[in-house]
Amino acid sequence: MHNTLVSLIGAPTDIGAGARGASMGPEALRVAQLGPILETHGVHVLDRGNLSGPANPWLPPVDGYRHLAEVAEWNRKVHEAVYAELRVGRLPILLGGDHCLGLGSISAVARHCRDAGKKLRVLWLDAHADFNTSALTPSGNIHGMPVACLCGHGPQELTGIGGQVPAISPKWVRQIGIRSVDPGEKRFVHEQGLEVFDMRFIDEMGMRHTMELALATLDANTHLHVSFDVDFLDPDIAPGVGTTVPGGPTYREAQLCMEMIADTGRLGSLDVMELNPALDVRNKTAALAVDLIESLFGKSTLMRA
Ligand code: HAR
Ligand code: MN
Ligand code: MN
Ligand code: MN
Repeated sequence: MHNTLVSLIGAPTDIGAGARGASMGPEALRVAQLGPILETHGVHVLDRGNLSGPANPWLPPVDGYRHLAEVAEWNRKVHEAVYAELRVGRLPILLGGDHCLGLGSISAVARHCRDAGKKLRVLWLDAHADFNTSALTPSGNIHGMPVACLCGHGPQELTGIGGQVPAISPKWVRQIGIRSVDPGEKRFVHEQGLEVFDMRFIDEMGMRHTMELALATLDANTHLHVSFDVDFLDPDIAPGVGTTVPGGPTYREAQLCMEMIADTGRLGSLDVMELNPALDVRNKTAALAVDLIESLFGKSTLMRA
């Protein structure tokens, strides 16, 4: 069984994104009743409210990065907030906000694992690999770079958050649902040896076998972090994101993915990222995200032994 003491941390910003609106993600998840619904599954939820940080100046990239100083400031705040929850033994859920904040969140989780002598496994559920660098990025948007930064590839302002560079090893990461990777990024993913279960793999092997592999070799001393970019899901069911890519997991595939993670009992922290209410339809993507998070916290259709 996972930790039942959960803290919600809102990070209302779209500072790293290519579209405005992910700043409204935390409130949309609250409107969809994330906290109260998790409580019905035996989880004790504390909503810590929202962090605050710099406004989005909506400027073009400078030297391959858009809003680098602001992105660094938001990530430092996220890092401290997530780390503080882990230190008091709680399970943080970061409500994004765009996915650049995965850097602050996961660097905090990595620091906690160093303190606690734990192994870390990161499941990156996303349509995108988010493994760009300033030289490779087609956009300069830092939400396309957090995994590379965590692995030590990026500017010091970002890679240094958390006090150890690199914060994590690519060997600790499993990416699932990937279907949009830029050409230079693709080469870099291979070079760094990231383990990627792309949509082709899921089509051929099925979600069950994919998750068996992604969750293999977890042990009682492993902290499992899930970084859930809502654009992981097929846009037919999840239109409320800034960068939709067709051909994602169906509702049932996504449910199975979450249920199999829940079954490990190892979930230690979660990011829910890239939800963009400005692009959603009557908050249905937020409601779907909440439904899937329920499964991640152990809701299943029937009681299981
Ligand atoms: N690869 C593209 C870029 O770097 C878009 C990736 C970012 N989109 C996201 N992150 N939503 O997963 O600009
Ligand atoms: Mn812990
Ligand atoms: Mn992402
Ligand atoms: Mn994405």
